[in-house]
Amino acid sequence: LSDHPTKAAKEQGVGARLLRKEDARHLQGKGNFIGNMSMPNISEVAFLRSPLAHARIAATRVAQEAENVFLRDSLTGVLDIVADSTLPSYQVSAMPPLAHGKVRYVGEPVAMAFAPTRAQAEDLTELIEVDYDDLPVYVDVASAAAATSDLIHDEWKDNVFVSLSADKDFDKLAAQADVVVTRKMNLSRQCMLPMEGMAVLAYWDHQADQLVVYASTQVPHLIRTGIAQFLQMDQEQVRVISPDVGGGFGYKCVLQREELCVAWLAKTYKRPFRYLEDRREHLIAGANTREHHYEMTAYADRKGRLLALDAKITINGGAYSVWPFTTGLETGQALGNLPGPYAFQGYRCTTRCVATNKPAFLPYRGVARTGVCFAMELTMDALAREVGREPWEVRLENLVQPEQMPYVNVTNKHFDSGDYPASLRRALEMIDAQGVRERQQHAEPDGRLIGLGVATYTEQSAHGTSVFAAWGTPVIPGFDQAAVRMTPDGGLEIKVGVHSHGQGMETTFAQIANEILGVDVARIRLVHGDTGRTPYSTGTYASRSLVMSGGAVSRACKQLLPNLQKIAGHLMGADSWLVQFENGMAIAGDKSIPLAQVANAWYLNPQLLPADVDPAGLEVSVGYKPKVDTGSFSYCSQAAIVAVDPGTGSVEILDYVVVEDCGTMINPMVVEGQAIGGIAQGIGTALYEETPYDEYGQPLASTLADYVMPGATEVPNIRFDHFETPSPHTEFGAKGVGEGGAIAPPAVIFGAVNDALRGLGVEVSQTPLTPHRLLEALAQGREA
Ligand code: MCN
Ligand code: SMO
Repeated sequence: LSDHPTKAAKEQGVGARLLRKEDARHLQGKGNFIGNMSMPNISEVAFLRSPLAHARIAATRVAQEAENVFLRDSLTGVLDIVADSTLPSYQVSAMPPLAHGKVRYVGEPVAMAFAPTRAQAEDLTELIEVDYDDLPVYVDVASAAAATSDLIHDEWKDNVFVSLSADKDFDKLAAQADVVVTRKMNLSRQCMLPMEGMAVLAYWDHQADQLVVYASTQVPHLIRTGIAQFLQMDQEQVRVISPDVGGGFGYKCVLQREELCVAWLAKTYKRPFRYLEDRREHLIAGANTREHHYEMTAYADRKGRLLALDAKITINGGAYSVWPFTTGLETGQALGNLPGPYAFQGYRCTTRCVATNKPAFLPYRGVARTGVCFAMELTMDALAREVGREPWEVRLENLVQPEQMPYVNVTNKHFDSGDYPASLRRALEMIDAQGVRERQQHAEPDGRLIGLGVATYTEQSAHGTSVFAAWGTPVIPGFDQAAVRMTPDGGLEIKVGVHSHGQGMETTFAQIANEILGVDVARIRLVHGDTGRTPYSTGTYASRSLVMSGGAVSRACKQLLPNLQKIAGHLMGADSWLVQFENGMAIAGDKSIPLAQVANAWYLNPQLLPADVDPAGLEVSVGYKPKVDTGSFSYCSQAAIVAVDPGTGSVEILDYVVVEDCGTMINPMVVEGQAIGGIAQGIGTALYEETPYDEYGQPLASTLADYVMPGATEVPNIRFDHFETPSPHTEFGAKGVGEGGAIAPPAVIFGAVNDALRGLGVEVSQTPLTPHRLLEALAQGREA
């Protein structure tokens, strides 16, 4: 029962590569998604959405025959969704459940209708006429930030949500530099596209006298808080259940106005209503993310050792701040995480999030770290070029060294443990960097150009209370709870408030319990994502579930031990301190009895119990908080080889390696699956995915024919190595890993493409690198 068991110490415990329990139901099509629920007398909901990006609503007319049609004014008792922040520069945006007075992006819901079928509900929305008076449209951050009239939010002083800045020893250290390198990088706006879009079904439970909301969400307790707050109800009057969720990725960690509207219908009519976002709605109005702009200047010595960094970051925040995270999250995280895994000491950075006439910006897997890694790593590549060294040599010069751990960096990030340079060296070895350099000496037979890219990043996970508070979001705590109960037959029920929607927690949390209590993983049931049945938790995001909630499961299981040992010892006639649990058995020396017999004594044969047994029995609920509040830092080096076709502009990824360290792995297979999924998404960001807008703010990719995602043929076979440096602060020494994969691919792939194009004097730095963009860059390079 040590805190740091060795790998595969137990067949099913911590470190075992167990197949995921939850996969069987999904592979057999037996998942329980909101889209396939049925309920008697259910009505389907549709929204009328704005055709314009910025306009005043001059008049609305509802045809006389239109029933069950709603505008903002008809939603009595509903407050606007207001996501407040404690950041001093923050301007608050009120997001009405349905647009009111004006519309701020194409696709904004203006009216709502319900009917027995979705098609009928959509027909009803056609009976609403809206007159709009055009306003100037702000698509890009420059025009939005420059505007002084016709602002997106009338009461604001300018179109800037929030701006933050940092300056640490910048002037002093920059002045010592021999080399100065300046670059600009841009990440385009994109979507998230979980397989299942937004989905919500709400009804009134007359027996419990409660509003029950099924939501496809990562954060059921937060959604309950939001719904109760904005519908002005008591929290205990609302129960939120998150059933199977077809992917979250950040899109589902916020309260959506459609969710609030459907909840209001159920509260008002006391019967079931459902809304399912369709793909077009999702692409136009849903999950917008990633649009970052960087101006970077690095100051270094002749070897490429970074002395200081100057950065200006602008984020296109769209029209509204989402509840509860606000635009402060992305802005604050960009400012604090830009320095990445490097040890330089001079830093000056300003970060602004600008409001535009696009849908609200949402957190997406990796959050700001994908952008800052892209900017930082391309700066490293440029610096390496400037000083005439290999890109990895310059990185090795700058990475925090293992003997410096624990290390506090220039933005006060507390790196807990690890060997960053070793992970990069291992990645270079795996990808055979020297071999690539030799290969590059000779022309490829097909005329393509070969390039090698590398990136190292940290993944701050399981952020504590103070970290979220610094981003202006005080509602997020750095702790979590779990309840554990042994069943009368020796199985186990674990209840957690987080939600597993692909992360495999039904398996990994069972592995934690197995490690401590020896219960067969097949006999452990995880109850999650239901405010009516689980302890409170703000939910699953920020790679926090394993460290926080898994930590709580570990503590709860440990707290169950003394009573289990006492009862088992008593039944076996052995000292309780001798009793251990393995493979479903209680063992003391050469004596053993099944756990089921111990549980049976507690529940069904109390006359067999020792007199001093704790009446809390085989059931505990505990809270858990890591030893520090600053988060645990996973880190990772990724490297790739690409082949660039200068004739067609296509980029093929020939090899991709990952050397990651998330501390002790609970299940290495799940860790690899998490990384692969993230990398697939990162490849999308790098090469394919984009939500373009025209000058009128009209979205130009509203179907999957226009919005290109990577498929199986675009995602290469990814090769892994793992380091396991335990965190000193967490149960089992585990650190979070869920977002990491998505952080580095744009940096790695652009680094590789730029390496391939080196001889042509061309550098690319705008995602996604479509063939069109690449050919354009090549043409410009030839002109220059
Ligand atoms: N794990 C492990 N050993 C470690 C770390 C993690 O075995 N040292 C396992 C955990 O037990 C868990 C999984 O890996 O089963 C992810 O754990 P964690 O890093 O704690 O991340 P969360 O569970 O909090 O998941 C959130 C994270 C985020 S923020 C996004 S975004 C994302 C991601 O997870 N969205 C996902 N991965 C996703 N995967 C799927 N399939 N679908 C999403 O929507
Ligand atoms: S974007 Mo993940 O839900 O933190």
